[in-house]
Amino acid sequence: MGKQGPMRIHIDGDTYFLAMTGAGVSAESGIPTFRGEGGLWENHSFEKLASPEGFESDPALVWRFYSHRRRVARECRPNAGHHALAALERRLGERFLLVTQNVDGLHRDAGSERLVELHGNLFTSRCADCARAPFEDRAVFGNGAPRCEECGGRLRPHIVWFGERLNAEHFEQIEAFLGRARRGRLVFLAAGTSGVVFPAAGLVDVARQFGAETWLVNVDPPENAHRFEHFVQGRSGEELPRLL
Ligand code: BV8
Ligand code: ZN
Repeated sequence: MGKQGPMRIHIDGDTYFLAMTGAGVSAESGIPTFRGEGGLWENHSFEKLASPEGFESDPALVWRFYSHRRRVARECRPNAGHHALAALERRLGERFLLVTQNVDGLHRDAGSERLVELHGNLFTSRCADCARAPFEDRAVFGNGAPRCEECGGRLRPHIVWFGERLNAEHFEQIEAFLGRARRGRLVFLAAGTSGVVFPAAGLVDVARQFGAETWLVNVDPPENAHRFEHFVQGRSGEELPRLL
């Protein structure tokens, strides 16, 4: 891991830029991170609530958890970090891709379009029991769990829970981008992530296999900091506009 990196990343006409964000990027918009507050909600572990087992055993509790997060997230606005990434996308076009672990939708609100929501989206639901397509859903549920209008089955948040596979199409999209990036110079930047959740935390290693110059922006050195050449310690809302 390099020393405090230079304050700007060299980005020019043949730079391909892959960014990955975690909860730290949304923290400055008022969305609590996962491991900051000990990862508990109403004394339930986050990993338990965000799991198929948790949903099986108490769907109403899981829907109360996600309804709480919908209430919090819908009052939040993108911050300068989100906007800096959206601006870079407008500048680089198809030479830019943003992969986020966040489910809060703030990158989309900031105008990001070349975006992969690796862990799903808080404001989308789907049916756990029929092949109905995932649909936008901003509703909150105080008690009880909503049923599917089409089959009467159980609705669930369209989110990747612990122990669930990620969407294979997302990996194909990332691999295709990395393949194209061989034509130029690849930069990989991760911001606001503790680097403990896989496979997202392994993306830096994949990028390095494709020859990426790697950067990490975080308020403190997380677990996988040593995997990055450049580490910029600071808040993403301040550092991203400066770096990009
Ligand atoms: C899979 C959706 C397998 C939910 C999320 C045992 C049993 C089961 C699975 C496992 C197991 N052991 C390991 C695993 C694998 C597991 C995993 O990695 N677990 C971890 C905990 C060890 N992974 C999975 O289960 C994945 N699936 O492996 O499937 C499989 C394979 C084949 C066939 C079948 C199955 C699924 C992972 C996806 C889980 N879903 N989210 C929801 O959100 O409700 S992950 C969840 O954590 C969030 O998405 C979050 O984004 C993500 C990562 O957290 P971070 O974003 O990094 O946030 P965190 O709070 O941790 O860190 C924030 C950082 O920002 C901190 O470092 C902080 O210092 C910094 N920061 C704070 N403020 C700022 C800042 N930095 C800059 N500026 C600031 N202002
Ligand atoms: Zn259904």
